[in-house]
Amino acid sequence: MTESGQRESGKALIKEELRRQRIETPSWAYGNSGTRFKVFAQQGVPRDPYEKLADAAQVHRHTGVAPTVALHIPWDKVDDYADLARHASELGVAIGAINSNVFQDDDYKLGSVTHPDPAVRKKALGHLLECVDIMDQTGSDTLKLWFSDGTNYPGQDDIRARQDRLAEALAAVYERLGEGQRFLLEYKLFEPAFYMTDLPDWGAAYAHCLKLGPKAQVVVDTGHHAPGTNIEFIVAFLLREGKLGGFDFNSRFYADDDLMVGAADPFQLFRIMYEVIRGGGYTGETAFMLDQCHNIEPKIPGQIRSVMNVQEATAKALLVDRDALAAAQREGDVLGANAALMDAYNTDVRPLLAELREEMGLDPDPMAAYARSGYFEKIAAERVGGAQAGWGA
Ligand code: LRH
Ligand code: MN
Repeated sequence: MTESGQRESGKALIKEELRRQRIETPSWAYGNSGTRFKVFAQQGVPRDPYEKLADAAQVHRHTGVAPTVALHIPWDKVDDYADLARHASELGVAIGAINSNVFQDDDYKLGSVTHPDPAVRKKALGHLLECVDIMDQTGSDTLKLWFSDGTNYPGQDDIRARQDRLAEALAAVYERLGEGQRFLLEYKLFEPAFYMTDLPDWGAAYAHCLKLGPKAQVVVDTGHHAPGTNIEFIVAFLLREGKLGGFDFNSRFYADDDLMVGAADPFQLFRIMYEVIRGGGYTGETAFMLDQCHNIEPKIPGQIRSVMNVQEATAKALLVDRDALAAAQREGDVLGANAALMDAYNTDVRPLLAELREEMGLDPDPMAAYARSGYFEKIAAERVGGAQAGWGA
């Protein structure tokens, strides 16, 4: 085969890989969000989960790779979850992961499933089990568990006892999971707790999941690590153990900033996607979810840009000449090996993705296509009155 023939077939293979990419958008990214200082409302923001799904469907319409939407309970509480799932399918999307919320009730000041008071623990567990009931109604196979549980001062509570309480609750949820269902355990270094967080890092989450069994895996939120953490190492390690359930993609310059994935550190996102592909994690089993807040930028374009950032990082990671890299690594050719990765990273993959979109019957420029669609003008005119959706805090 001629060199150009090889290049064309290589390109075709990469496009095939990119075509089957699946990125899940979060319902809460379409609602108002902010910081403790201010939540800036925006025109056209959805007032209920039905409108959130309609906005998410626009992201899939223009990117072709965002067919599912994660829900957050109770932010997306409705009377009939099966009807909500039907509405989603009419829009050409589906409901994805169900996110629990045991971080906004007054009773959870000192913790939820780790709270010293058994009555509070029972209440928190009740919510987690209710989320599994909702999965049964929406047809979701993934429950995402994040706990804000922690303490603010040394001595406030017993670290060991809280781990026992956490393990007890996780075992009860694990027991309740049905056929084909799993839960993803999310860790976070700090915030809202500022001294000790009960699930602070991947090691703690991994250890709990290992004890529980195959239906328990770890989710890596890219904003939940100490500055300087090598996240792709965590990805490689968890993949090797079969315990990487998925990602909450976003980016940050400082803490859990929840900015658009790839915005702060596109090179890190590339390195993460390279380890995903190298580790056999580029499959439907790995949940690639966005977990972001568009505090000041328009929300639907923010989601479209984020999906495109993941596509670009993935395309570059798929371009890595694995044979050349492996040979250089074998020969201890440090600069050669690094160059193999950097050559891929420094490749402009935007023309390749534009070509792929055209082959998928999409506009090569999703941002321009959305702007031209008039959808924003439509929702800004229609969605007047009622309470705009938000974090309800
Ligand atoms: C916690 C978190 C978690 C969600 C919330 C919206 O910081 O990352 O994944 O429940 O954000
Ligand atoms: Mn998250």
